[in-house]
Amino acid sequence: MSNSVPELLNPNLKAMPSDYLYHLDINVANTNDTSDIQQRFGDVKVVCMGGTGSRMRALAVYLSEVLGLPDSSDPEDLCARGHRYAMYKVGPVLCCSHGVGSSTFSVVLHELLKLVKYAGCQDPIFLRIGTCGGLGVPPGTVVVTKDAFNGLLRNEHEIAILGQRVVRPAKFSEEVIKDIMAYGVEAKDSFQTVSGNTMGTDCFYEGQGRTDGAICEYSDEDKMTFLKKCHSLGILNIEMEASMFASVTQKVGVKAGDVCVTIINRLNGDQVTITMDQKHEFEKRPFLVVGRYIKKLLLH
Ligand code: R2B
Repeated sequence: MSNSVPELLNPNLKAMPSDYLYHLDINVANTNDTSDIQQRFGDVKVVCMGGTGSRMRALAVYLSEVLGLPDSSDPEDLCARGHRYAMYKVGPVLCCSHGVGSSTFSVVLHELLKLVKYAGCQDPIFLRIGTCGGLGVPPGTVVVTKDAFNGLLRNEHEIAILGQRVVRPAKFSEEVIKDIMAYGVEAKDSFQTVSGNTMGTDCFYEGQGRTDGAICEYSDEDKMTFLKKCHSLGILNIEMEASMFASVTQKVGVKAGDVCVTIINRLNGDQVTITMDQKHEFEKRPFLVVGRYIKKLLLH
């Protein structure tokens, strides 16, 4: 590891005497002396993010067992007062919720990147642990994202900035993908873990070609043509965050990975039909994969 603190791409930050990470409810009172933030968060090596606060709490409890940390069966939500996101710290790992989709995720991602910068964290790795729709893989399959495509089927992320369309590449760290596949997967697993491309859309219904939203102006045949085209691009899963997540982390040079479990095979339909019990069991699968990877990572 190179041991470097992430360099953010905003010269204005240096001129700000203080910085309130509003959605996390963390106040960096003095940006020239962040020793309090360093004391609280300086040891962070991995930032895990996932949709819901309850899943991130469960992940925190699970990781504390896996990492052999002192009892963390009731971890404290460090962002409770912000009422937006939930964040737990277990040893050198942060587990933080990001909501549904890129817009809620990007808010907390910007603030988490600033947090690790102010805390002086060395080479932190950012991971998304989520659920998704699958393409041609059975429900319950864990997909580790290679390239992130947007809803236009491009391996990039598009964002409107100052009224202009800005397009950025969306690649995850090859090293992180390789290590997750090498250390996170075990032959005895009762489920498959595969590495493939992911499409991150801005809409769960029309953006993902579903025919069961409040609006649908295409045929079932159009939908299948689209999904098959996705599949031909090596896209094995569809969610709502990958392209933004890959592009922001790539832009600031922070290593990141996206590990999601499929809860439906979209080539067979649009409605999620698994039971809630099955869903909860499936949601634990990325925990296993990521838990083993983090354990190995922290040994180095
Ligand atoms: C997967 O699950 C959520 C939508 O139900 C969204 O966050 C995603 O990408």
